[in-house]
Amino acid sequence: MRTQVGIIGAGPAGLFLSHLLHLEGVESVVVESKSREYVEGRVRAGVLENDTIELMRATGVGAGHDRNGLVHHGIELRFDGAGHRIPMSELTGGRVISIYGQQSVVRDLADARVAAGGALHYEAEDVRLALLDSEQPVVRFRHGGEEQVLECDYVAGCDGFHGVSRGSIPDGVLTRYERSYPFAWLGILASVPPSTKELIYGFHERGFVLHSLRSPEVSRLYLQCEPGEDIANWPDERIWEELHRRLATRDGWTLREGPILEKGITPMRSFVVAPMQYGNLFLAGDAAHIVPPTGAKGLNLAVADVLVLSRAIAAAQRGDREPLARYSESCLRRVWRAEHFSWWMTSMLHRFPDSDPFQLELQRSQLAYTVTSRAAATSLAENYVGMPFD
Ligand code: RFL
Ligand code: PHB
Repeated sequence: MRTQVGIIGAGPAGLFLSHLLHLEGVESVVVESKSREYVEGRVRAGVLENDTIELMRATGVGAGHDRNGLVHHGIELRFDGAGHRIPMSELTGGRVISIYGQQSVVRDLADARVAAGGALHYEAEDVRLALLDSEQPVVRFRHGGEEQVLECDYVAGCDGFHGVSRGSIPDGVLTRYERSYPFAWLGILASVPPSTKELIYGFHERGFVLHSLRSPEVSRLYLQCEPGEDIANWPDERIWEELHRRLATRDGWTLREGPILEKGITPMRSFVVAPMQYGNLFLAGDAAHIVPPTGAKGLNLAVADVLVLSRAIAAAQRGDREPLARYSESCLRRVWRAEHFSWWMTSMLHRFPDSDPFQLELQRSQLAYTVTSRAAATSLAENYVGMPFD
């Protein structure tokens, strides 16, 4: 097999890249280790930035979002028993975010690729990359028991944090920047109408809490828990009890309960590699960087990376290799902004195991400043809705 761009991974980064390249007239083949059902069943991100929504619309994959996405103009910060609204749209000249699950984004993109005759190979086994520093890199894998060889001009490593692409780069090329956090998130999906119209990010002495949603009938909630915590220690009643405590307000707001459809524990880390490229291999999305989910940035960063990459590859096809040479540099500016914002939100809102009363008062002061100063609220808002893609 031969193609212009071999794409490893059919998550948001890989599928969006394949879609954008198609619109640029560039051919690609996507190689994914899991099944389509598995990829579309994974419950992950929920928040789309303003420019992610606009890009979906502008490239013809926004119809599902416009039918079922929930556009939001603000979020709430809740602490010391009271809620405070950050009017994001008002503070950012009308920019918005929306709630549209990653599962739906991935389904819409895969549908568009299939409709356009795109080549998607799910359930590929033993994916290996070779000759990355040559003009003709190669992707090998097994599919249906047969060995496949895909020759490409470029390889895009869109295979997430645990993929093979990053590890295919020789030792000594990449610098790793990393931070782990002494806590994790326990997330649930519950069959109950959300108890709030806008997302609530809560700071509590017992730990962080987040009330999000997926639809008018389905709520998504998260609780800070111990890293490496066994989900078996969290029967449904304990989860609800803890959510009630951490979300409680002095004005009698109530949390509605319903059957828990799904629950899981997510570790928290910050991670960046630089550069995001080696020879003709280009890393995008979680393969190159991870943020803790507190800023809702991961999927949006993946989309921003592949927009830069699709344009750079299209320019290279026209004979201008300059944008491709600068790919990593172009992406890392946005990546580090999102890394800082995600670390800042995480630090402000979580209970650190070693935190003393001094630390807690600093966090309270930061929260109080953020909700009372227009300048501070604007800073949160512009980062949360996302910096412009262009
Ligand atoms: P993905 O989604 O991990 O996709 C990578 C794909 O590569 C496949 N793969 C391989 N394929 C072939 N060969 C191999 N050797 C392979 N190894 C792996 C995998 O099967 C997979 O299909 O990476 P991508 O595309 O970079 O997308 C990144 C996002 O998934 C991620 O950043 C977000 O989910 C993060 N995130 C959030 N991001 C947001 O923007 N807003 C949010 O509200 C938000 N909330 C979240 C989140 C992530 C969470 N978890 C579970 C980590 C909430 C949570 C709880
Ligand atoms: C979600 O709805 O899954 C979600 C929302 C906001 C976040 C992270 C996850 O910061």
